[in-house]
Amino acid sequence: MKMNDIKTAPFMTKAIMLISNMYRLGWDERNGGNLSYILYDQDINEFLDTTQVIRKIPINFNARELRNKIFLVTGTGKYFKNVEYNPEENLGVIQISEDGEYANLLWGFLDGGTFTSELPSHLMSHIERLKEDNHHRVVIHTHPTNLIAMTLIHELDEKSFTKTLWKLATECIVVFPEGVGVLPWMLCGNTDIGRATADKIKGFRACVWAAHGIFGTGTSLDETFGLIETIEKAAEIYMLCQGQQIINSITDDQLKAIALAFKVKVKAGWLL
Ligand code: 2HA
Ligand code: ZN
Repeated sequence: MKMNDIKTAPFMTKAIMLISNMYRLGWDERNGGNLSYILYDQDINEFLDTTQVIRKIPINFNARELRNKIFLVTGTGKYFKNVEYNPEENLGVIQISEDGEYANLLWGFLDGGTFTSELPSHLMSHIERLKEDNHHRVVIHTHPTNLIAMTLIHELDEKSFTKTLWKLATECIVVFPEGVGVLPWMLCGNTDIGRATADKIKGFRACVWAAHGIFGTGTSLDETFGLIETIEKAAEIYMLCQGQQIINSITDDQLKAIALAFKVKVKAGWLL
């Protein structure tokens, strides 16, 4: 059957636009950042024959819970900067094998490359988010500048970190009423940080990695990007206020009023 060019598929053009935006925001220097996006049959039907496996790539942990799921993923060592010019080399479409041990490459990674080094963290996070929400689809890891700066000077207790963010800008408690998870510095690219991140992601859709960046999750590319963008914006305000005394931050009572007006369920016990 003649397939349409997958590079014209709506999921692909949206993902490429998002990756380029993140690069231009200065969040994804060099090969920083990675993305994985669960594709549904209707996204790929016209574009991909899923019986044609190009290569079988070992995952190095068992992802059986995601068997047969298909993902758009960024490649290891690839630069976000280059994705829009050469998607077929910098991106891949993989399907998790029946036994959960392999990623079957269906498209992309044209130069013999493979998926992001953070794939274990992504897949473990997908598994946990899918338990919470069966519409979950996206994991984005990126290096937002102000957020990294904030992790260097703010205590890393996640209640304290979240409340600082909430009190800086009204949108925050509406966009992430459950708060943000925070991990202390850990070595990246392995299953330990993957497990620790996935454990945080059970309760939060976003997890900050100190001195590194953030993992954000969501049901769509826009929603996930919007979550990270809102957190980064508050971190930027925090950094802009350094060296000056903040005298008008949002109070706990005002946060409660916002939560009530916008009907969001705030993390229990975090507001006085
Ligand atoms: O993909 O961001 O954490 C490169 C990274 C590793
Ligand atoms: Zn990173």
